Amino acid sequence: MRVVWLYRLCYLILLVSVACVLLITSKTRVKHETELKEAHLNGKDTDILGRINRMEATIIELYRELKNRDQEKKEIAEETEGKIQEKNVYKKLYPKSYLFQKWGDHLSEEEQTEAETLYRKYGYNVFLSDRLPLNRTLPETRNPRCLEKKYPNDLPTISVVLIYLNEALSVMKRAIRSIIDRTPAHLLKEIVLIDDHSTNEDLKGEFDEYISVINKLHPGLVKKVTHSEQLGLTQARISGWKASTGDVVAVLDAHIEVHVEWAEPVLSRIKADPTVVVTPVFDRVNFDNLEVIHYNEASHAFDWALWCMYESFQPEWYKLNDKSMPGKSPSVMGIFIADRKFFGEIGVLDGGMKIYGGENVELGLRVWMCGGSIEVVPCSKIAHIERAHKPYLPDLSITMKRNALRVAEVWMDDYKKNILIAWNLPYKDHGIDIGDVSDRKKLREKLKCKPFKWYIENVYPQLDPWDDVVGYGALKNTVKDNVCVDQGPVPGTVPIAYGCHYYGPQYTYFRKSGQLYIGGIKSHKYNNNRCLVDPGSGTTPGLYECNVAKEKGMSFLWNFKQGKALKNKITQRCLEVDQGTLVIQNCTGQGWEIQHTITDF
Ligand SMILES: *[C@@H]1O[C@H](CO)[C@@H](O)[C@H](O)[C@H]1NC(C)=O
Ligand SMILES: *[C@@H]1O[C@H](CO)[C@@H](O)[C@H](O)[C@H]1NC(C)=O
Ligand SMILES: [Mn+2]
Repeated sequence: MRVVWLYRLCYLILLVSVACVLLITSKTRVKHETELKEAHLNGKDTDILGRINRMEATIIELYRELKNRDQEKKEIAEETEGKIQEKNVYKKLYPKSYLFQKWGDHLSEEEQTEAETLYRKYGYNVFLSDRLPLNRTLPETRNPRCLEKKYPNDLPTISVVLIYLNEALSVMKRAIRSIIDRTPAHLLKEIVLIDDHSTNEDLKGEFDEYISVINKLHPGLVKKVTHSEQLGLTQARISGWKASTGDVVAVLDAHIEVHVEWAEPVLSRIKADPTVVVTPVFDRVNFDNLEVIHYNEASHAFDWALWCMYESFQPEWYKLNDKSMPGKSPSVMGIFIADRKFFGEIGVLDGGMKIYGGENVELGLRVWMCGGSIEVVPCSKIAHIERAHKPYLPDLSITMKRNALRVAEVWMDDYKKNILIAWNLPYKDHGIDIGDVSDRKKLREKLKCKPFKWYIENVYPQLDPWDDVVGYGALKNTVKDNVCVDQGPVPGTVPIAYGCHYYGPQYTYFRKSGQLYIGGIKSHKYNNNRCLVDPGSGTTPGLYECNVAKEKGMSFLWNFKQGKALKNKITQRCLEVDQGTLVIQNCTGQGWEIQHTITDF
């Protein structure tokens, strides 16, 4: 369950879509109008302006229509109030679709079908996106202190890279529009679009026309690079970096909308220290009604399987007592902003990564270990559509595992065994092809990067180094046929004997200290593992959080050697199987075989 959840979080960030609206302060509105006015004075551009306005007029028209219908419905509801219960004018055609749980009550049947079809294709509400203004206003979600900050005029220039694969056209346009409207023109070097081989027709002709209209107004502003075959997320980001020419490169997803004044805070941070790689704070855009939900700032963390997650900042950040201040982060979730030259010097991204996963942690480790650092900048906000379903593989864990092993091989030194433990792979010879890592190893040498031990001690001390784990995987009885230890019902505190299936509930972990975990091991020190306990009386074994077991003086330490008895250090009783039931009793000579061992024990 936890993995699924983390994975969703990860997903949210990694496959960022843009769906933001801009909060327009009077300052930027004035600036925007000035730009348009200058264009007017130049004469020939009136025509272009006319075209842009016409395009947007259509959208605004559709939007008004939706709003009017809302209004009418409200009026009808008010009129009938107290008489009869209001009844839906239209039948719901897709009562089970997630799209219509909170949205779309008053759409005609035809519209419902259109909306549902688009939703299935894209994973978010394209029907609505097509009807929202491209320049919609985003709610103000920044800390009030951010609004008081003043930034210098002479900041580095920025290239904004948008990665996409079959994104909806209106979503792409809104991302571009938000970037143009909300980035100071003298700082916005270019917008680089990386099309990872989309097949949707509207991303060809119609989109190109939109781009050329913008480029007539702002010559050379939008560049598009199209991959002739699908190369995946990492390669697309590398292409974006290569095509960029600004002082700073921001590599973003395309289903986003940037918030007002998003660029200035990160640009001033990078100006002060070009070795800082930064990440903005994301707000969630609901996939159904496209509303923006405020997310708080948090650091971008990961576990030993390299799934990413949000986590608290280090204690020093909270001592500052100022939530507008940048906070150090162990990693990034995939979106990042960096000094272009520095990013090149430290090796951009690992081009050997496949499809999805792990590349963000690789970047995080490399930046920290090779002389840079990573920060989350709370005053820079980006709204990101959280898709209801993802466009890549149905099971991302396959490439995730492979990419994680690659990261481990290059960067984790003696700790690389933890990746094997986290994925329950054999300690020797995991048998998975991780590709050629010799170039990445050379890079690490050339840059004279610090050891992973330094990283874990100084950057990410919350990570449990799992130093004394000596065996892991299923724990199989040596005398009963095909019987394994299993965590039993959850919630619950009684482990059971069960036919071996070698999945999560049967994973056990034996530490040299004598603790035996059943059903999983936590990557972070702030989380609790569940320890096997001899309750002292009776024969029923217990499974309790280790710190609780310790506090209550339970007997939770065991003597164990591979293939031998599992014997409690205090009570001297053994974990055994009696008539199909897992029991703790006087030892009768049953042994246990743990699936994978790290050292002979
Ligand atoms: C969006 O653009 C239209 C015309 O292009 C303009 O009339 C409208 O005021 C703009 N909306 C906002 C919120 O800036
Ligand atoms: C278990 O062993 C202890 C000590 O060796 C003995 O006193 C006790 O009766 C035994 N219990 C059972 C159920 O055999
Ligand atoms: Mn995304």
